[in-house]
Amino acid sequence: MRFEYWMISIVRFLGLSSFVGNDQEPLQEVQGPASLSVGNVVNDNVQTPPVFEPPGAPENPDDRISCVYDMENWKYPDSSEKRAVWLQHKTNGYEFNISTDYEKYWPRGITRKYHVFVNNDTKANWDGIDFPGAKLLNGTFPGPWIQACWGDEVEITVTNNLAYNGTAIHMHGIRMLNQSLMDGVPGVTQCPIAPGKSFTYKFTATQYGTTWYHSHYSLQYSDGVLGPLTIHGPTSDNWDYSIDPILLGDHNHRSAFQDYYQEQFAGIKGSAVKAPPKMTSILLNGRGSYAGIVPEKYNTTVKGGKRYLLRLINTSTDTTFIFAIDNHNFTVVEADLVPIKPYITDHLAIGIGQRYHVVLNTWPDSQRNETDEFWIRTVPADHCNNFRDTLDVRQGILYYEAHKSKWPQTNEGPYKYICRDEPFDKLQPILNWNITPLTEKDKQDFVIPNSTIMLANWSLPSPPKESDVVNNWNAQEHPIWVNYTEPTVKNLDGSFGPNAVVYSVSAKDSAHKNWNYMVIIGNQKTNPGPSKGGRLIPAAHPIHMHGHDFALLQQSDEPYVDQNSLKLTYNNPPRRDVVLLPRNGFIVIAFRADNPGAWAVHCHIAWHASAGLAFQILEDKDMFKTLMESQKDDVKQLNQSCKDWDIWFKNPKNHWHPDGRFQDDSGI
Ligand SMILES: *[C@@H]1O[C@H](CO)[C@@H](O)[C@H](O)[C@H]1NC(C)=O
Ligand SMILES: *[C@@H]1O[C@H](CO)[C@@H](O)[C@H](O)[C@H]1NC(C)=O
Ligand SMILES: *[C@@H]1O[C@H](CO)[C@@H](O)[C@H](O)[C@H]1NC(C)=O
Ligand SMILES: *[C@@H]1O[C@H](CO)[C@@H](O)[C@H](O)[C@H]1NC(C)=O
Ligand SMILES: *[C@@H]1O[C@H](CO)[C@@H](O)[C@H](O)[C@H]1NC(C)=O
Ligand SMILES: *[C@@H]1O[C@H](CO)[C@@H](O)[C@H](O)[C@H]1NC(C)=O
Ligand SMILES: *[C@@H]1O[C@H](CO)[C@@H](O)[C@H](O)[C@H]1NC(C)=O
Ligand SMILES: *[C@@H]1O[C@H](CO)[C@@H](O)[C@H](O)[C@H]1NC(C)=O
Ligand SMILES: *[C@@H]1O[C@H](CO)[C@@H](O)[C@H](O)[C@H]1NC(C)=O
Ligand SMILES: *[C@@H]1O[C@H](CO)[C@@H](O)[C@H](O)[C@H]1NC(C)=O
Ligand SMILES: *[C@@H]1O[C@H](CO)[C@@H](O)[C@H](O)[C@H]1NC(C)=O
Ligand SMILES: *[C@@H]1O[C@H](CO)[C@@H](O)[C@H](O)[C@H]1NC(C)=O
Ligand SMILES: [Cu+2]
Repeated sequence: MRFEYWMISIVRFLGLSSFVGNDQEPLQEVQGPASLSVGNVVNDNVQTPPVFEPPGAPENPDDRISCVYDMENWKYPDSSEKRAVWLQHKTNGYEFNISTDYEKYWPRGITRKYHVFVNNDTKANWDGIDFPGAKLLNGTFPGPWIQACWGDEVEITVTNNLAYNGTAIHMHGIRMLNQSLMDGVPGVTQCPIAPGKSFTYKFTATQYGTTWYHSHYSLQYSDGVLGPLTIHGPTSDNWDYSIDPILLGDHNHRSAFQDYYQEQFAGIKGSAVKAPPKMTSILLNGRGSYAGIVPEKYNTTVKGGKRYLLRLINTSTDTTFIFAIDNHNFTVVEADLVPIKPYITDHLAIGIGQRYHVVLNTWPDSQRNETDEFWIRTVPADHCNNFRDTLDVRQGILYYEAHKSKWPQTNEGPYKYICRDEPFDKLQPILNWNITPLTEKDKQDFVIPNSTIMLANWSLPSPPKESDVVNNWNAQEHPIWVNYTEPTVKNLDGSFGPNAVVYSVSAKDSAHKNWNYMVIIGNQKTNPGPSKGGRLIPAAHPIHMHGHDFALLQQSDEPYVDQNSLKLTYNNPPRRDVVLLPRNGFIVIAFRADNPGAWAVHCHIAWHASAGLAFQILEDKDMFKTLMESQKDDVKQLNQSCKDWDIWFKNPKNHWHPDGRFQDDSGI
């Protein structure tokens, strides 16, 4: 089967007559992978281009793919002792490897096309309790595992089969360089995909690692519209086998759309709702056991004395987890699609939206003390979860082959349940970034001034009922509230209302190398904050930025004092796309304005993003307009999505609501 597939791929490759892919670099032979130019290819059809099954193939043979490169003088080393190398030039020693600057160079892969359907499922049951509110990708939870190889062009067509919701799919953490229109945020980069309609997302896989794709339409991902996405590439440590992605999630037995009113009205004067919504279960790859009623757990079986690559993704709505396997350490090799210098730990804190690749060293058969089964634990971190009941944190099992017992007897390690990110000092990217230090002017000039995060109350926009005052979270004076019929990318010359919360940035002077800086402050009374008022509520917020990896210059548990007391790291700080803002502290972030477009920045707690905790970065508006002029097909698709949405939305039969309101949250 697989062999046949390879043959088909090779034949398809040999039939290629024109080259696609990365031609941003001029033809030159001197610098590393830049030699990967068409001019260097000996096109005699005798040499075989690299075609190989990427290491760490899925358990299910139907999910297996081949990497196919349009690069005839290159080969794949195919060794579990050389995972850092992806492709080697056969003669000149160049490599695509873990130290290749993937922001500039990537191999020339093929185009891969996928199609997924967003469906309603009233029969879902993930933990023993029916969940009639489910919305799924292709009828499964999590959705299908989408895979590609480093350098591929990926096209994902999404068809909306829901009757009463729009949708839009975001590829979390994918840089979308020059591809803002593909970012999948309704009201920002597109109109929602109307029921019955489709939209094709296209991107170049310049990064590699594991991430997830999920709906960005209101609270929809919390109801199930999410799945894993892996781009196969090199790893900073060696390994023998891999385990399919593990999605750690929390779950609520009612649709997030039903429970959202609790977030809105908790603590509002005159409201009977006292507390925000609570989650009911922990799920590992869509499986959980509410109050122990399902006698089955997520489990995976390993061989002794081997190294396994684990791909972990936290897809929670509201929970930061600690992930651990009893009596095992693991080596962390990648965080949020950024390869890092390997470090060893016995437990891993994974915030919502964060992803890690880790290598698990299994015990040799002779050293297991007759124990062949171990609990996999997912422990909600202190103060970073809101569960209704006491939970069993033993939601998974690691079996060694020939295990004898169904349930492990192992004990939990001595780690603490502190809600934090992995330690700042440990997350050292392989590819060094040096950040241009802030000048005095930069310190007065942060992208979002007075950024204290508050819980305030306001009246919902149109059509409001006078009495509807609801909670909102905001990072500045206003909660975000996007307009589905008029996304930011279609309104670049319009005026943005206060609830668009748009901050414009542009490429800075060359001395700054385009770095822009922001401070985001948590619960803190000393900061002047927005003039409008609001309540300071201690809560840790996982802050996610689209279109960029950012550098984390400082992450502090201590209150923010002023611009002059910052202690910033400029030399190779942690780099990622989701960072946990500590509950009473602050973070300082630097990002390079090198990707024109409209990009959302938001808290990844679904309730908070819905309640307004987001803003938009409008990056180099004029360059973005020029870029769109050259993206005629993408603009055509955008316009069509808006026409379709308009038609659907104008028909009141499609979205009847008791209070006449359709959009009751920020929209993202
Ligand atoms: C990656 O490849 C380059 C040559 O293209 C080489 O100089 C470098 O040492 C390699 N790095 C690793 C980690 O293998
Ligand atoms: C989703 O389902 C459709 C129809 O059943 C199928 O054609 C498609 O390949 C599936 N997509 C993925 C990514 O598995
Ligand atoms: C899913 O189906 C149920 C039952 O028909 C319906 O009440 C619900 O509105 C549907 N959801 C969406 C988003 O279309
Ligand atoms: C989405 O669908 C749910 C039903 O599952 C409904 O309650 C909600 O109002 C819809 N919201 C929007 C904004 O489409
Ligand atoms: C992105 O767009 C800019 C501006 O148009 C251009 O200079 C650059 O080469 C583009 N990069 C890629 C990878 O397409
Ligand atoms: C809204 O917030 C203000 C100031 O925090 C408070 O005085 C007022 O009572 C709140 N309104 C409602 C309806 O909760
Ligand atoms: C382990 O997982 C398999 C399916 O992958 C399931 O059939 C089995 O019941 C699970 N074992 C336990 C003890 O939960
Ligand atoms: C996932 O993220 C949430 C929110 O940050 C957190 O409470 C939960 O503990 C995380 N899960 C894991 C396994 O780290
Ligand atoms: C885990 O690593 C620590 C520190 O390197 C070491 O002290 C400990 O013995 C290791 N534990 C296991 C189970 O390998
Ligand atoms: C086996 O027992 C030794 C000594 O008590 C202990 O250090 C080691 O961690 C145990 N190994 C496993 C796999 O539990
Ligand atoms: C959204 O934009 C449309 C088109 O410009 C406009 O008619 C409508 O009033 C806007 N809606 C809101 C809530 O601002
Ligand atoms: C930030 O707060 C200071 C002190 O209250 C105030 O003078 C300034 O106008 C505020 N800036 C913005 C942009 O709100
Ligand atoms: Cu938040």
